[in-house]
Amino acid sequence: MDLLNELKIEKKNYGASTGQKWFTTEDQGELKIYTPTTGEYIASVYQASEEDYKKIITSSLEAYQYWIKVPAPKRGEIVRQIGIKLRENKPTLGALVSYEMGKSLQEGMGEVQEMIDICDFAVGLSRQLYANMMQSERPMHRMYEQYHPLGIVATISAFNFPVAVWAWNAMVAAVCGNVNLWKPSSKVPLTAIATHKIVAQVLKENNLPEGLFTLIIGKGSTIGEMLINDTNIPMVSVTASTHVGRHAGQVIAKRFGKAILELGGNNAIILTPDADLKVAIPAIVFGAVGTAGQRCTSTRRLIIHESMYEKIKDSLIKAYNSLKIGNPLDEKNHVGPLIDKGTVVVFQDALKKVVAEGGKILTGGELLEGKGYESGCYVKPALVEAENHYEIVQEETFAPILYIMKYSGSIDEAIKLNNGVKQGLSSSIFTNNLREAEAFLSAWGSDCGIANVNIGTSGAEIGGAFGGEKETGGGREAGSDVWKCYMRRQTNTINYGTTLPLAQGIKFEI
Ligand code: UN1
Repeated sequence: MDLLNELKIEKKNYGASTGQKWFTTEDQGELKIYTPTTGEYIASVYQASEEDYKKIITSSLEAYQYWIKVPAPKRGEIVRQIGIKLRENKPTLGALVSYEMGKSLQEGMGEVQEMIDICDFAVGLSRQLYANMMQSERPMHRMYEQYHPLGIVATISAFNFPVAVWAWNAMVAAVCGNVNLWKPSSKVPLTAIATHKIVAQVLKENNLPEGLFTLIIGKGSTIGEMLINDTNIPMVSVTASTHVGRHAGQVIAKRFGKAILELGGNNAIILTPDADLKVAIPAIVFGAVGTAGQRCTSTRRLIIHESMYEKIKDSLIKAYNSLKIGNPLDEKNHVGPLIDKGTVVVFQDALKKVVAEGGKILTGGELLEGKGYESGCYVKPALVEAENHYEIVQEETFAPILYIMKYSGSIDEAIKLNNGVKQGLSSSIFTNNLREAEAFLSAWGSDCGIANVNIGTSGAEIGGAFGGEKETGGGREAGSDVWKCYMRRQTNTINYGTTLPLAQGIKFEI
């Protein structure tokens, strides 16, 4: 396939690289990658060994000693060039994202665009990284703070965003003076290899040392555990399920490492009688079925005012029945496959559970079979009547299931339902009523990291801080002042006088 040639993906690929050197381990198991789009075999990846991991860490530590001495704007210049290379490779890399992961071509391209955007953001940041200057209480003293890099920043990324989330972390961390180790999901390693090779070209063209951007593809139980336990890695950014993230967070905290945790979401949209339905309906459907419901930000719950419940239910059933499901590389399709057959089982089990708890499937839920669906990963997105307190509704099922429910009283009741789950990533309200919108955004409103008005729960821009509260993990990535997470803060006080006045007026004479 031309796409694979252009992106330098071989039939068999190695799983670990220092940015210049690929290790040649072949005895740790071979990941065979099939596309969920057609079920065709794409290529394989040899998993890295513990020895490879150790060598990568050695090269990263060395590279860090070099990189911290490079002025931040010069580091930004490298990131600028990475952004240019990504622009050149957007059509192929975007297509590979779709082919390997199964999201629509539009979304595959959008993901590469997120990488380009964060590069641009990071370039600007490289001339900023501002800190405060404080007023000292002592004469002839100057007090200020500065931010220094941390060292190796590791990014553990998930299958659903094979490249964008890595870039949010790696590009911002890089301008801050860190080196980056990337452990991508073993479900989508080819996209990571392709991206790593694009970045490696820039490093080579600039004669940069190996170890600045490294890649390791390996088992969670060995390489993943080594990584989270490793005191050589002061910061690990983890995108994963709450289950995996809880373990990683505890291990990292135990060694006093820093962690950015971006875990499960259980995102709701509130639909009030003042909603503009022309705007709301497509946002709901895109939020729930886009990426086949496999975004952390996917819409999982819809909280509808009872006065319009039946009407909305009917429009959604109609909209769901008109969805085109099929190969995501064909742009007329709205919904692609799930990542694998295991996820189809998770989807079906969740539907069984919700029915057992008293829910009602309004449409969808079937596994699609026949021509075009040979991979066995295509399902019809499900629209389900349910109640917020059901056990299964309280969980994040990473598949296209939208639970719809009613609220009857004021907006406060809808907000209570929105907040009545363990997760706290994204949330939206559709209303043209200022009071309702502001109540939703107030301190007693949505408890999520993201709260939107007249916009769906997914599709955040890189300029904002991305992440959420409660079991979502509390981490923030991407824009705003998130760069501070990748740096250590230092308070500096300088005495340029000839005496030693102590703070708090303490007298000490010898
Ligand atoms: C994720 O699902 O892990 O806001 C990230 C969005 C995307 C990022 C999702 N920009 O939906």
